[in-house]
Amino acid sequence: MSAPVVSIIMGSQSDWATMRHASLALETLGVAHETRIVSAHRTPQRLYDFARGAKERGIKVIIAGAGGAAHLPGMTASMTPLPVFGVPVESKALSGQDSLLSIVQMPAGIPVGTLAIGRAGAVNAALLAAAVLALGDDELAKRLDHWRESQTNMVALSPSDEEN
Ligand code: RP5
Repeated sequence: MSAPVVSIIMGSQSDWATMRHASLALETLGVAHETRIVSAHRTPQRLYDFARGAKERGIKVIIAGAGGAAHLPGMTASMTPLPVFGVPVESKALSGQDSLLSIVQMPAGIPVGTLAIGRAGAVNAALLAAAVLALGDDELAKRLDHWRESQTNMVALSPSDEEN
């Protein structure tokens, strides 16, 4: 496996059920990536070391998932020039609305590209990361086109009684 170009980080083991969908999508597209637990409040030094070192290690895009008072994506973005995509993880108390607002409402100056709450956001973060990388990688661009084509082909013309 080649060196990772995307890093998927998450605030807790409990975020993996959501963030694994980003990993699966990148795997399908053949994008080398790593997965790490990095908590902004439980492991602040790990966060600092990760964010400061990511670019030098060859990472090109960071996907950061967190729930609740979700400061991981914003804190990460503040310490690296790399693009950061934030995935709001669905929280128990507020169904992820807290996560969404924490991540999306970055004050001007430090951007975090914010995706939808939960699995959809995790998958789309991976697709966005792949699209960014595809700008400089024709083979990946072809794989991404193919992925989208397959998705289109899977949509039936009429609905059936069978459950999805
Ligand atoms: C955040 O707190 C994590 O991103 C997670 O979504 C949430 C709950 O974490 P756990 O208490 O399950 O470890 O830091």
